[in-house]
Amino acid sequence: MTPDRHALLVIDVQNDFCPGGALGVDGGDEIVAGINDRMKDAGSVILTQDWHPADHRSFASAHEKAQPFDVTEMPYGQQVLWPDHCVQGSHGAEFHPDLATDRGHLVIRKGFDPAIDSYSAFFENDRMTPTGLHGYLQTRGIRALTLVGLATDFCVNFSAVDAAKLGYGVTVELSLCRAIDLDGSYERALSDMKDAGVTLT
Ligand code: VGL
Ligand code: ZN
Repeated sequence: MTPDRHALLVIDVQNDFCPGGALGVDGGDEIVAGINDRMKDAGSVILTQDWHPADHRSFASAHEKAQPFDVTEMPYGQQVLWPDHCVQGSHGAEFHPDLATDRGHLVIRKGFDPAIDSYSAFFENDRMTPTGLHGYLQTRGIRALTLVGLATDFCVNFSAVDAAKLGYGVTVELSLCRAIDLDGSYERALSDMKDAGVTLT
């Protein structure tokens, strides 16, 4: 039997999620060298890029009297309101300058619909609108995924749980991820991923 074809999924290693960025994650830049190493022995490398229009509804600035990190109701459910980040074409939306993006086979952008946030690399936060990644992986015969990147408790978590639900074998390499950790979101993410059958290393 041929082994399941494997891809490394590198989530949102962008300037705005690194220290000094608009939504900087502690230690976000420390994982770049290790991710570059992991790319060398991955069968396939896929990068995701958070890619918001300037008036995106996940930004606190798009709501009256809202502060960053408030939680609001959107038509699709609860939504954390973020500082403006990863605005299309901005420096903050670019990949970290040391990330070996040349090794990537596919870049998947998400969060470009102004009305819907998209944490997962597979579905937007309405949990229905696909990004197209599942179709890409299916047509390439990829069945196993290793996830690394930012942030553990949001985009890595949602992507890993969706991938497991879609039937992929999923591993999250925690040493190559860093978390935002908003009100216990990191511990919740770990238990959500374990419950979904994700292997955490
Ligand atoms: C992310 C919050 C907002 C992430 C993206 O990449 O984890 N978090 N947009
Ligand atoms: Zn975002």
